[in-house]
Amino acid sequence: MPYSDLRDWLDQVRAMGELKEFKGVHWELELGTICDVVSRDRKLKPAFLFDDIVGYPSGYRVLVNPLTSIDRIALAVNMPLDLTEMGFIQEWRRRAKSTVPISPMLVSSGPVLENVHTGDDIDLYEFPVPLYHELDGGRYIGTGSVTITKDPDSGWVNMGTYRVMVHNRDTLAFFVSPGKHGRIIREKYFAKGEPCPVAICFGQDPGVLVAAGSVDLPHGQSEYDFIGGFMGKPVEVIRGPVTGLPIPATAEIAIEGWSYPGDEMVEGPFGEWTGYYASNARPEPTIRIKSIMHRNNPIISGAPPTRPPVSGHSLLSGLLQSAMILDALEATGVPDVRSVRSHELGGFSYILIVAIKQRYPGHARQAALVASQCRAGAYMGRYVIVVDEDIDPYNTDDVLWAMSTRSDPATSIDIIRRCWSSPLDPAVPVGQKGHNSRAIIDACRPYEWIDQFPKVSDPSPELAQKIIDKWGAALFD
Ligand SMILES: Cc1cc2nc3c(=O)[nH]c(=O)nc-3n(C[C@H](O)[C@H](O)[C@H](O)COP(=O)(O)O)c2cc1C
Ligand SMILES: [Mn+2]
Repeated sequence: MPYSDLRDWLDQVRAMGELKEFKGVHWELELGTICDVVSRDRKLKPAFLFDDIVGYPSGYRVLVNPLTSIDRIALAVNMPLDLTEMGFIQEWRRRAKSTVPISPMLVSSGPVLENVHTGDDIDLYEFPVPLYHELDGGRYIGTGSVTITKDPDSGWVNMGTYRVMVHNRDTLAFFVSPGKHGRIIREKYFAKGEPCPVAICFGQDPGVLVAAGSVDLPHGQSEYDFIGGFMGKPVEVIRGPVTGLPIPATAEIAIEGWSYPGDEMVEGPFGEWTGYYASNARPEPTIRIKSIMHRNNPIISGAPPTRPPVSGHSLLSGLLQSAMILDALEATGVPDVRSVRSHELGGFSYILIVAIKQRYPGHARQAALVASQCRAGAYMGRYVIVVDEDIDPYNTDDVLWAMSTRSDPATSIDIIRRCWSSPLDPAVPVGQKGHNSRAIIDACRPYEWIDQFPKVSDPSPELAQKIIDKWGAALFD
């Protein structure tokens, strides 16, 4: 059912039985640890809503992990429920392909303007910002947030999700990885010696979060327009009173401010989706806040990363990354790709698995190279494993079996050096961050003698069915 805003969506999630609610929890480590401990061994990872947070007024809430189930993601973008991973990916691709972008609709007012603070009234500590992990360098208000910037040359409005740390009452840090649009835009202002205008919402419609955090559009295309088109309804925005940037009218909390060239403060470390405090404390640009707007009883939206497979946004990113890699393989003419998985144990980034029906010599390498280097697959990768069509990438046991029985390390593995990494990569020493390498593992039957390759010794489906029909329930007691 389409929803009208985050609160309406939360009511539907509650009715689905996927919301765990807690009262009286402390923002300092307690809240984050509850989410980690509860989620760690569960297949269905719930969303969490915290109210009556210690030291804060009732109603000032924190939502954690809104999008850690396929059904909740589907609900966020008006897609059908009960889809498998590949079902979701293919349905997403089908809809995204026919999406005609719709620009946001400017409205004169909205719930986000229920409270507006400027000047001395600006105080980020008004909100119960969590300290998620023990060694975090500060309280992170932005983990499931949406940062809005505008290209100074073309006027293109970009949205991205980048972690945001509180420095003090009116100053934030935002870490944007090199190569992300938000970073490129910020650097364009800095190169001119100008401040970069920034707006961030820390609680918003979940569809907007999907677009900002996980839809990797080409340079120059707005995530606002994409998600409006995808949902068939423009995002309603107000014009930010300070920067003029478009801000979702139903945002729970939004700030506006300026990031000045050279104005840096120490950010991090932060427990990241790799499962490590992988980026040390180091100077990053700040945002000097000029206005804070919020709804009555605002909800901070958090998606704190933790060690895989718990991480707060990995499922969403992995599904959409797989969809976009499939698009790239199709666009570059790699035939007969059956499925793609960005595996959760690699933080939905480090391990890509591509299943193909091999058609010609070199097909497997071609698929691997495109998957490893297209925009959606290139960032912070490490291993790309290509398997035959009888292997389901969503069955890890099968993938490891194929790798161990069909590949020959001396000839099946290639290394590509100096690829796109990030300061977050735990396996790259400080001072050398930026590049890392890729291993391509061709776990397909070797094409030259594919017809002579030993037959799989499984019972045939017909034989298995015959036995099941004969022995029935007794087999599965
Ligand atoms: C919950 C979540 C947190 C994220 N945190 C960061 C981050 O701290 N820094 C970053 O560069 N990217 C982060 N990302 C990834 C970017 O938001 C994502 O790649 C986005 O597509 C970038 O958009 P852009 O290229 O338009 O800037 C995060 C994504 C999600 C879903
Ligand atoms: Mn973008």
